[in-house]
Amino acid sequence: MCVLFCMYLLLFCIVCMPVKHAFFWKDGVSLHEIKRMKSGAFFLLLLCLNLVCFGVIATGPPTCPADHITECSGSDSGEWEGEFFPGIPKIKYEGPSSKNPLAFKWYNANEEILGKKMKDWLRFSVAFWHTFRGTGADPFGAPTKLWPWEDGTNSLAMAKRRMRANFEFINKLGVDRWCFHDRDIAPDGKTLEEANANLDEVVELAKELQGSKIRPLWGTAQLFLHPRYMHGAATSSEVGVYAYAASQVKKAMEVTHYLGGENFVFWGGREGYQTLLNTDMERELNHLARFLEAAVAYKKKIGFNGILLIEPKPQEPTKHQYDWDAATTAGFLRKYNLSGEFKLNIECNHATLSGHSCHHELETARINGLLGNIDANTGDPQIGWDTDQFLTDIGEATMVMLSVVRNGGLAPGGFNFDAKLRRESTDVEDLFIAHITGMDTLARGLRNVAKLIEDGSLAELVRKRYESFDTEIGAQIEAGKADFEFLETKAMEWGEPKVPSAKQELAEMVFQSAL
Ligand SMILES: [Mn+2]
Repeated sequence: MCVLFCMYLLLFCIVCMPVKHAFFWKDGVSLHEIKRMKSGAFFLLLLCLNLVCFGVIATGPPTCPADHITECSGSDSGEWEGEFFPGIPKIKYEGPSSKNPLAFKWYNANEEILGKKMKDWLRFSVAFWHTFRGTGADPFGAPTKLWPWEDGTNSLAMAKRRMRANFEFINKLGVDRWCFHDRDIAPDGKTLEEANANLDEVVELAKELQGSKIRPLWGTAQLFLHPRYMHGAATSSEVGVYAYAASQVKKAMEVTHYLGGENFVFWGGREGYQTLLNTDMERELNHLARFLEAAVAYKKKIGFNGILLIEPKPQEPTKHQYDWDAATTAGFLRKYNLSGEFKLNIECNHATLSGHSCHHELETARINGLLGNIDANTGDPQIGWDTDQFLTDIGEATMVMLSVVRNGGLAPGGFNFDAKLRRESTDVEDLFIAHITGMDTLARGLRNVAKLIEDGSLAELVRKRYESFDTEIGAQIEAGKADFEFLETKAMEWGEPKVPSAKQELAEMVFQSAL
């Protein structure tokens, strides 16, 4: 706005120069009183006209600053005919020797690894909220990312323009999936009806921009930002909030279904407590189970065949979140007979916040038949909170891919990049570089797993470690046919057992050799 005003002022001066010259300076000091009054009035008239013109320009639709050469329509409908990422090409695979930051070195979408194309193992998805709503603000500082297409508003027009940027980004990155929260893609409303209408309008555009190839990996309802959710949504102490949250999930599920989404996620950011002194934990957990049951019923009613996913996280924003980790969530689902209806979305940074590794959480989900999706990110060992960084550790990525391969893949789930640029990374191209490196890291993890499987010595080490159970007695134990009396006779017969080495360092050596 300031720039616009300065430019306008400059233009005004240039236009006025000859006028001022003609009326004041040409005649110099010998100018008549009456002549001066006339010129003064003309000058004032010009000034008023200019102020009116400036007002019209300033309150008009925002111009398109991303690319001054290409054309924008200038309407307030959010239409944008230019490129959001000019100069950034479609990202291609160039192989490990490439030094091009805008190319894949390890992710080669159509290359077959372990009997499946890389893109089918990895099923990457762009998270709309981090990529297009992330501002770089933190509890100590203001936003740092001032993307050229943003006009500083949360208007419907801005939401639509952002959606166009999203799809240009996805197409250039070459992925087929995206994830969203209802309130991230469309502005909230003063009423539920208004919020739903806003959502419908943006979803209609998203449907058109998706084309025939791109689909949501999942959708979700944002039930943590608005002050009404301060005590939780499904676990709020206030029945009106429970109903509002249910309505929001109902609508979010409808639009996810409409867009062809493959899953729907529940992350209970505020489904927990700050102190048990004012909390009826049993009642809140019962409410949460009723809420999820109603979601299952509604999913079936509208014919949505997507998988419902719960995303565990131990704390933050609440002190204790009910979906603490994979094991806690598995126990909760079993208690309320919901295991068959839900799977888990494991986020690596949430895993470490709960005191586990990502690999532990993935294996816990997998062996319980609950591994549905991965929020691919990582935390920082020196920072205690959820930093949502892009995963760049090849060792960790290899362990993640070990679980994925053991699970036979994640479909209809996939890898959502629940990761954001660091606050200090402020170039538009950084959005691409971050995703490329995240995709390459997991692709490298997959290639490493293929090497480990081909080599076979890690699997052999594990097989040998348990081979005493590959015996008649071991089989009897595993089949539940060995009672304590029987085992006591065997123990007396065998005497002191010989306990072999666990070979941990050898396992680490083998693992390391594949990286
Ligand atoms: Mn996170």
